[in-house]
Amino acid sequence: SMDVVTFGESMVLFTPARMLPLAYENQYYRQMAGAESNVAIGVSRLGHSVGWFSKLGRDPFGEFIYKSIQGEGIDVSRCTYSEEAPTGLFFKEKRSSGDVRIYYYRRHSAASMLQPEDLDEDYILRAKYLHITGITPALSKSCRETVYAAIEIAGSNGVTIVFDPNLRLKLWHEDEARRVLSDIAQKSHIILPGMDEGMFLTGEHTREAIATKLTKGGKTVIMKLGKEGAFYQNEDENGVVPGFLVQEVVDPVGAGDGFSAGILSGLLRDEPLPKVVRRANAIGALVVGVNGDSEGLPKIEEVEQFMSRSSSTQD
Ligand code: KDG
Repeated sequence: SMDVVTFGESMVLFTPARMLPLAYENQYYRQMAGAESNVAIGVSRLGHSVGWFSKLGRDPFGEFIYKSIQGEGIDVSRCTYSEEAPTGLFFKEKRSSGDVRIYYYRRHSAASMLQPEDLDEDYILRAKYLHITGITPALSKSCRETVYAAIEIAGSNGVTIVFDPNLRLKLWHEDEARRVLSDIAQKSHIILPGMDEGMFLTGEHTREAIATKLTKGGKTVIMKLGKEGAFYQNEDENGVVPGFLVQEVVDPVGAGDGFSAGILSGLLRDEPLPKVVRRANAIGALVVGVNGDSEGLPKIEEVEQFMSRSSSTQD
């Protein structure tokens, strides 16, 4: 059985070789991305067992994704295939360091065909944690049903559900996003929003007010505050854990996924919340310094070394 199970669309990512508007770029290098596989890679590098699955296209890009994720030591045995639909793609555009935009080519992708019948119930109910993001329910009706089915399996079998809202307004209308993401948050145990997502979901504007709404029913909220770090709250405790100083933000995409991986790892180690959050902050800081979503995800020794050497943004 797995420490963590997660699922969702991974895509081939084309990154321009230079800092040019995409309309003028003619050289790209190929990477791989997807919020859930980023988290899986992070969790695996931190030393835990993790399973990730999606529905892949029967095409060379599906093969590339499968092999890349498998090569990280992640269990990919529950992946399924679509015979017709292609593996999704996206492009990054870098206008300046820190200003990274993304363009999706994922409508009607293989992963958007994911359906509840693709779930292996036993696989999910034996996991310690089920990780879900708000990207999957935005992809299609059947993807949304799959998320709900997975939550149902996990929730009725004592599997802790960790939810990252990962709001993507390019993928759906904001009213629908608010309704569905709030509903999923309510069915989860641990919620990992950014401050903007917390405001979006609750209509509140302060950390405490957002967290108080989201923690209703005995949940834990850990809210990302960018370079300031993160705010955590549950029934027993709350507080801010300062972030780490970053020399240069090369590519901010993927930091939240690294943060999620850090949270899962700390929880699996049974550590107190402030310690869990501190490591998650450190991983977020490490990821933004590296080009690519997952390339900067550290091994456990690397993150421990980084924390002992670095100063936090409060020092
Ligand atoms: O969290 C990083 C993701 O946004 C990126 O990997 C692409 O999965 C992606 C998405 O759907 O935006």
